[in-house]
Amino acid sequence: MKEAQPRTIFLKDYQKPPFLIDETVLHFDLNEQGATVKSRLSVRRNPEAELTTSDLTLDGVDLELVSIAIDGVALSEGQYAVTEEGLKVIGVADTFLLECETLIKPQEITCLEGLYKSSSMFCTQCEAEGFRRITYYLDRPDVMSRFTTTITADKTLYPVLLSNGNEVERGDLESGRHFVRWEDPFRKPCYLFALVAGDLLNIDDQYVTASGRKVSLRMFVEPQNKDKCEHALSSLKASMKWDEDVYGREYDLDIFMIVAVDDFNMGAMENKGLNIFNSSCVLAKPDTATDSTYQRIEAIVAHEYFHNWSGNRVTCRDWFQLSLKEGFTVFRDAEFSADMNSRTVKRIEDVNLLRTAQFAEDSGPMSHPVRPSSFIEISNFYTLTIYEKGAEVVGMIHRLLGEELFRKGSDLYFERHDGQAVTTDDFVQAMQDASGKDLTQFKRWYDIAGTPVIDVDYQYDEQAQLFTLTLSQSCPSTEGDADEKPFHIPFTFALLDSNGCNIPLIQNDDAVFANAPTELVLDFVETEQTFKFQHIEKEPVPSLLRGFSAPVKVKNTFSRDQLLFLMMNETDGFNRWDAGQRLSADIIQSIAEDYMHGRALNVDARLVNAYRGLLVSKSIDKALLSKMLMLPTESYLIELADEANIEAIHHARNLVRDTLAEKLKIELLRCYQENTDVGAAYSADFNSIARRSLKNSALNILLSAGDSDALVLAEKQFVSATNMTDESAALIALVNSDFVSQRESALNTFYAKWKADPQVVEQWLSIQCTSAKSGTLEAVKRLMTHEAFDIKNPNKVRSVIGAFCNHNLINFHNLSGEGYQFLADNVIKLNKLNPQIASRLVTPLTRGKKFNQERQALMQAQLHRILSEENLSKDVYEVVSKSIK
Ligand code: 0A1
Ligand code: ZN
Repeated sequence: MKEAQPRTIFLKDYQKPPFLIDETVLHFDLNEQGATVKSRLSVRRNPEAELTTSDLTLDGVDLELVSIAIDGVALSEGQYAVTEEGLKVIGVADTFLLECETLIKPQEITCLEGLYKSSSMFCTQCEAEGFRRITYYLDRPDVMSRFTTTITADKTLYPVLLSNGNEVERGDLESGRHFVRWEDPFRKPCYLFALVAGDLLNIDDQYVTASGRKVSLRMFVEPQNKDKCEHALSSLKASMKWDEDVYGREYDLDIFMIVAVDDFNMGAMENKGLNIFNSSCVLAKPDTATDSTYQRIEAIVAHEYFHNWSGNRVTCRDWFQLSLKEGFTVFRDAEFSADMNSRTVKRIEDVNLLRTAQFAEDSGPMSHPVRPSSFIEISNFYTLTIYEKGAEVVGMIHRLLGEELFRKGSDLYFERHDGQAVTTDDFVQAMQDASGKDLTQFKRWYDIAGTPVIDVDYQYDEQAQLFTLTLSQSCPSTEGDADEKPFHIPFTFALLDSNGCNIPLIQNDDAVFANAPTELVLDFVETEQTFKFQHIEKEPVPSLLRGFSAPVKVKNTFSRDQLLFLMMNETDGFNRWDAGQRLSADIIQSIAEDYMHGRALNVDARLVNAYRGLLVSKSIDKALLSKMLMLPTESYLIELADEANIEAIHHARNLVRDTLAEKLKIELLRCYQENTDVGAAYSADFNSIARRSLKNSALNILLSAGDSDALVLAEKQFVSATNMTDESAALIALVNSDFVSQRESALNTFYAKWKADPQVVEQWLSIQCTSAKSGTLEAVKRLMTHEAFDIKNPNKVRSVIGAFCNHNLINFHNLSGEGYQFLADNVIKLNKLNPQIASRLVTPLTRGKKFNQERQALMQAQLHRILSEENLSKDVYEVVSKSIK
C-alpha cells in the first residue's frame, strides 16, 4: 500500500495564477539517448492574483535539471529547490527571465505523456498535465503564453521537425543534424503545445477560407500509410467549411497539420495548428477501413478541428471546466456529422452510447457532474459525462434557444472571450445575454450528477376534448436532499392520431388553430408540472421526449400495442427506433424472467410481425431500418435491469434473434440480395453505408441462428468483398456462428492477408475477443501471446482486453470469477506501464451494482487485490478506491 494517499484537488480552492508567462522560447535537442530541453520564460507577477508569494513554483515530473538562471545569472544552491512535483525558485522579482535546461528520456516513457517515442518518431501529448514532463512550467490552462520552438535532430532519421504555428526558419547544422524553428502567434496554454520529429511523408491539400485566405493542409504519415489520407483530408475541408457556415468561424493560421501516430492513449489531440491523431482514428482506405471507421474519422477530424475555436481560441480556466471545451465541441461535431449523414441515425448512435455507457457511469462509483467539484487525477475525468452528457447539456441550450438565438449566443461567447481561459458559467452567461432567456435554473445540469427520471402520466377527456400531460421529475443523486430542486428540462412533445399524423397542439384557446404547432419543446421546470392540450377530437398516442430532447430516463408508460403502433407510425425517426428498442427490450426481459424460473420460452409474435412489416416496407428510410434491425445490446439490457442475470439476458436475446432468423428467413434473404451491389465502387455516403449495414445485419442474424444458406453467402462475401465493411462483416458473422471449421479458416485467412496492417489487425483481434463463440477467456489469453499483441500499445490493449471485458459479457462475467481476475491482473501490469490505460480498463470491475451478490463479491475481491498493490498510480488509485464498498 502507498503510505501517503494522493491529494484531492477541489474546484472551490481555485485561485488565479500568482505568475504569468508572456513568452515561452523552447529549444529541443533530440537524440537517441534522450532529449535536452532549454526553456526561456518571460515571467511576471500576475497583478490580479489573490495570493502574493515571493517564490515561483513550477510543475515538473521526471526531469533532470541541468542548469537554471534568472536574468542571465546562474542560480546557486539555496536559491531554488527541486521536489517530486516540481521546482521552487525562492524569492523572485516582479518580472524576470527564467532559463532552464533539463534532460528527459522520451525513449523510456511508456505512459505516452509528455515527449515520447512511438516507433521511430518523437511525438508529444501534453493534455492535461503532460507538459510538466517536458520542462518546468506553470502547467495550468489559465497561463497562456506565446511559444517559439526550435527543434534540432539528426537530418536522416528525423527529416520532418514540427511544432505549433508557422515555420519561420530552418537550416543545416554540423554532424548531419538540422533544425527547424516554429512560431505560434496565438497565446496558448501549454497543454496545446506539440512537437513531432520523424521520417514522415506529407500529403498536401489546400483550403481557401470564406474571406479568401489560403491555408495549407498537410497530413504527415509513415510512408506505408500514404494511401490512407484522403478521407481525413476531405473530412477536414468539410469541417472547415461547416464551421464557417454554421458558426462563422474561420481558421486562423497559414497551415493546418495532422500527424498519425501508432501509440496514443486517446483518439486525437487538438494541439494548435498541429493535431496529433491515433492512427486508428485517421487512416483509412476502402479495403482496410469499415464504414464505421470512415464515420468515426470524419467525426474526430471535425472534433479536433472545431477545437481551434471551442478550446484553443477560448480555453478552460481550470480542468474542472473541461466540459466547456469538450461538451461544446462534441455538440458541434455531432451536428456536423448529422448534417453530413443521416441526422436520425447519428442521434440514435449518440443516444445509444449515452444510455448504455454514460448512464452506467452516472450511477456508478465514479459518478460526477458535468462540472466536477473535485478530482484526484484529471486524466480520469475525460469521461462520457464530460464529453457526451456535456454535449447533451449544450444541445438542450440549443433546443431551448432555437437555432438563431443559439448562434447569437455562440458569437457573443467567442467574441467576448477570445484569447481567454474561462468557465462553463461564462458560456451559459453568453447564451443568456444574447438570447434574453433566463438560464439560472438550467445551470443545475452542470452541478448535479446522476440521471434524472421522468414519470409520465396522461389522460384524455373525450367530452372536453382535452389531453392532459403530467410530468414529474426526480434525480437519484439528490433523493432525500432537502435542497432538491428541479432541472430545467426541454421536453419535446407531440400527439399522434390513429393514422400516425401529428395533431395541432393548442395550449391556449386563443391560438389560431391553423397555425398551431404540431411539435413543442415544453419547458419542464417544476418537480411536477401539467400541460393541457385542447381540441383533441379523438384519443391520441403521445410522442414523448422526441429526438431524446434531454438526457433523462423516461419511465416506460406504453403497452406493447402502443409501442407497436409507434414502431410503425411515429413521425420522429428517433422515437420510432426507440419504440422498437423498448418493445424488443420488454420482450427479451420477459423471456429472461421465464428462463430464470424454468418456464417455457416464447417470443411474442407481434415482434416478429413488426419486423416483417419493417422488412417489407417500401417507404421506410434504409438508414433508419438498418438501425431498427439491431436488437438492444446486452449492455443496454443490463443497464435497464435492477439486477441483471447475464446468462438469462444472453439466452433470451439470442432466442429472439434466432426466432427472427427462422420466421423471417425469406424477408432477410431478400433484404440481403436487394442491398448487395456487385462490382460497384466503394462510397462512404450514408445511403451506401445504410445498404451495407442492412444486408450485413440480415446476414448476421441468419448465420448466428445457424442458417446454412447464410453460410454460403457469408463465405462468398468473405472471399469476394471489395471493401473492409463487407469483408469484416462476413468474418464477424462466421466468427459468431457455430460453424467451427469455417470460422477458424476465415480467421487464419484474414490474418495472413492483413498481418502487416496494424489497423486491420486491431479489428481481427477485437472480432475474436468480442465473440461469445470464439472469445472465451482461454482464447483471449492465447491471443495475448500472439505476435500481433503488444501490451505497450493502447490500441492492442483495447482490442483484446478492453473488447473482451466490455463487450463479451457472457464470458467476462463467467461465475468462476476468472474474467475478473484476468482483468485485475492486467490492470496491475498496466498500472506500471501506462496508468491512464490501466485506469480506463478497470471500469467493468466497477459496475458490480448491476449484478447479484456473488458476482459483486468476486469483483470487489479483485478491486481489493488491485488496491493492495505497491506503487499504485493516482489514476488507478482514484477509480479503485472510489469503487470499493
Ligand atoms: N482533448 C482531446 C482528447 C485528449 C484528452 C486527453 C489526452 O491525454 C490525457 C489526450 C487527448 C480531444 O478531446 O480530442
Ligand atoms: Zn475534444
